[in-house]
Amino acid sequence: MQGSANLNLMIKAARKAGRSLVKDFREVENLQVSSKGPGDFVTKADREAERIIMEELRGARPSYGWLGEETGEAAGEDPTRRWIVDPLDGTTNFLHGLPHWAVSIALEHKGEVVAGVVFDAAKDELYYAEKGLGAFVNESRLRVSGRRNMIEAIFATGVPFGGKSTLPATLQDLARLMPVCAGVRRFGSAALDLAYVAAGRYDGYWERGIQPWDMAAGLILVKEAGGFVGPVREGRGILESGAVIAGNAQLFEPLCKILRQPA
Ligand code: LIP
Repeated sequence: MQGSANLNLMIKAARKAGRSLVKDFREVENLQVSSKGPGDFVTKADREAERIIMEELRGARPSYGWLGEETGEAAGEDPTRRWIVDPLDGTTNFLHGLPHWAVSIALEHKGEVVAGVVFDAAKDELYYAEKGLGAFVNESRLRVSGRRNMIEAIFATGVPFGGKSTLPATLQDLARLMPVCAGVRRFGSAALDLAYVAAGRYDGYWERGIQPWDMAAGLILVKEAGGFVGPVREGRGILESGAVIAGNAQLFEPLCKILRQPA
């Protein structure tokens, strides 16, 4: 795909941050056995990855706004555009030496995500999409799955760190959904969960209580791969509400129906 200059910039930044994280990830396993554990080391790796991304993106587009997991929000001279960045989505996996985490970078224009990159650096899978141009992983085009029957479908979900206030609702979701589908997975990275929906590996995904940077890039991957995304509570913006449902064209509505039932 012949992407825009912005998409190429995002890919360059994601690859550079990904290389730095892969180097650090190799160290993490050694640190597991130390009494202090790898906690501080991972925090540093995460911050360094965001620094790399910020240097690339803000260096090239100084007027754009910024929303990053580690550095927070900064308005830009151009109020219509902002980067939404999670340098390390799936931090807990990274910390435990599990190779399932990603760099996530989105570009928002006038409140809409118009480009997204999710880089699974440990597996060297680069997912990217741009509005109207489709979604890809490395050189291959992405398509959501074609499954039509709930009972054959696999869904993914997440429970944000510590469960917090979303745990009871998520347990209720599971009680309603698991008897009518083939299974539910919880892999620990919202960005990759959405990328896997785009790739047709999962038939759908939902999560409550997540942040805009966890999902912004993944949302456009799903849409450009022919899937649907929506908020858990209708009438609210997905990024603002922090609760998302994504699915293939046939199962998105049935999934929404189950997850939107009153408590
Ligand atoms: C993670 C999300 C994941 C959620 C985790 C966490 P982080 O993001 O992607 O879906 O269940 O608890 O919030 O913190 O690794 O960037």
